[in-house]
Amino acid sequence: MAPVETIVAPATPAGTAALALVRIDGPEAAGWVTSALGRSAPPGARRPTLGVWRDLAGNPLDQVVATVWERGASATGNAGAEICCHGNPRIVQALVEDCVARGARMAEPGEFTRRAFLNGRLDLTQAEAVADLIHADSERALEAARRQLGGELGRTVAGWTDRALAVLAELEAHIDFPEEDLPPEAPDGPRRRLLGLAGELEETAATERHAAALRDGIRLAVVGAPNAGKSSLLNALCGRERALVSPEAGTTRDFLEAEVTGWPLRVTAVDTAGLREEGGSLERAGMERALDQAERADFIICVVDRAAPPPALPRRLLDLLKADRAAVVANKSDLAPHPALPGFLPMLPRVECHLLSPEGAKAARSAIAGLLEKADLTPAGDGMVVGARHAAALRAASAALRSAARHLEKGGAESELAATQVRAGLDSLGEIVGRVDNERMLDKLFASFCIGK
Ligand SMILES: Nc1nc2c(ncn2[C@@H]2O[C@H](COP(=O)(O)OP(=O)(O)OP(=O)(O)O)[C@@H](O)[C@H]2O)c(=O)[nH]1
Ligand SMILES: [Mg+2]
Repeated sequence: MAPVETIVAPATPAGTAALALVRIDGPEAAGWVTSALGRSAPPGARRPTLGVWRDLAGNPLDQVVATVWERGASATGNAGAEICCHGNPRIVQALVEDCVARGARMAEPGEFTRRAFLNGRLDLTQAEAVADLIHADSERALEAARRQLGGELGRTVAGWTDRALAVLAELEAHIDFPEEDLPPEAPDGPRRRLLGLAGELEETAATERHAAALRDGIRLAVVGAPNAGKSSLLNALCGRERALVSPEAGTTRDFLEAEVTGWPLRVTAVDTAGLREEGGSLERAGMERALDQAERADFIICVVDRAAPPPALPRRLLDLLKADRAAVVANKSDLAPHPALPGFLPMLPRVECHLLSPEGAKAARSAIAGLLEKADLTPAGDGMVVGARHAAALRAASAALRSAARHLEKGGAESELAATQVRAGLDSLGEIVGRVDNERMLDKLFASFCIGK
């Protein structure tokens, strides 16, 4: 094995802060800390040590707290050190440069995590979760990343692998000793077990549809006729007077985005111009934008004034209003309902609300949260969500297992072919956790990390 190079990188973002952290990974770390702090012996492992870091020329760079990690005990599994200094980017820069002068190489993006993976400290799904954890910007995304980092996906894959291996063992026993009696469940048992497993893999692969909502959040377009209460709803959702509200029809001309606060998922609500038949060129341009926003959205809320005759909405919008991605908010429940209202978009879920009152606004907010939960846009609280790389491997594995099952159905001499397909399925499962020897795939995966991770 090639000797481990000692690498260095700041682990905290460039900028001013109380503290910053410089990470060193590799066998030279302890020696550099010892000499930079002017000590006669290395500080005890895993014991924070206060001292003044002097560069090679003897200039004091900062008072730091250095922690040395022995091999096998650090996050990467290598010997290393963490230098906690004052959070001035010049200090960080000087410390890093001094380490380079001592012989360190600047770390590549994701190189620390890659080392942890190569040393078997993390499987590949956990290494990916490190990046997800750092970038998670909602409670749900954080929870999903925490669970993946905890090894949930890796353990699930291990369970599937064991089950496929058990079938493979049976097939191989049968290939080697065809005259032996098969267990009582045979010959159909292995085939059914493979199909069951393939079904589970496909189901899990399908959770990929939620990955984008976790990563990027959900866009909610608020559309409807002028004066229905769209801007009132936006304000209710974001908890402040973000949009102008007035009795004048056509108040909102352009679209306007606001983050919905306090929800477990990141949700961006978009208020839009009222849609109606007439209108000058400016208003028409606003309506065009409203329709664009409806197209871009993950979920559409059509606000309607329940006291007014149901509005005539453009065909382009009506085509987008599907029961699983749109709902009607019938506003102004303080007013008598128009008799034709029940016939307006009857296929969509509907909530009645009174946005003029603060309690009504609060109720509308939670009703919409409920609609989003039901809409299958987001993972259920305890559902596992896989990323695109995992989903592709799961689908490849399930295709191989299904093909194995087809060979078994034909019986006899095809057991050998079935076994080959089960092995292919196992290889695909192995790719998920990283039992692969594919440098290029690893390069691509870790390149998306930030430096210092
Ligand atoms: N009676 C009653 N009036 C409401 C209610 N909610 C909103 N309004 C009023 O309806 C009017 C229009 O509200 P907006 O939120 O500006 O409506 P909009 O759909 O954004 O209108 P445009 O931007 O013009 O398309 C305002 O005068 C609001 O005060 C409600 O629950 N009951
Ligand atoms: Mg408005």
